[in-house]
Amino acid sequence: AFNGTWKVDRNDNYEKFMEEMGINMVKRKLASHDNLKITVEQTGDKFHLKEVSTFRTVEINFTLGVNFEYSMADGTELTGSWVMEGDTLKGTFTRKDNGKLLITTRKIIGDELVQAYTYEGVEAKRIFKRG
Ligand code: MYR
Repeated sequence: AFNGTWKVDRNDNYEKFMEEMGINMVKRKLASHDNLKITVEQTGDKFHLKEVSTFRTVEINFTLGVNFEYSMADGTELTGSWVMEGDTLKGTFTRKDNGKLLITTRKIIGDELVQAYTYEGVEAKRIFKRG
């Protein structure tokens, strides 16, 4: 269901979330218009993702339930894993610099992919359309 290419369409509370994450205003402005595009290829419990934005192009491989490392576009490093809960992908990641948790989910709602983020009680969403 997640397979395919997804282009960000809109954000909900994303700037507030980035502020909580400690991202400065200039970077927040750029990041809210990053034209993020994610291509997902799932084979069983293995995922191959291609992330393309105005910041960078990166390829990410992970297996459900297996820890991996991920560097955010600003260089902040996370470690954690994704699991499937029903039809929802749930990611639990820890920031390496401060040990704080970042919880994220991806689910398909209608014809959109909704990614939700929670950090220190602040929630945000990015909503993607097939592209
Ligand atoms: C992936 O599946 O895309 C790789 C792992 C993603 C981990 C969570 C990413 C959170 C990025 C949040 C960016 C917020 C900027 C402050």
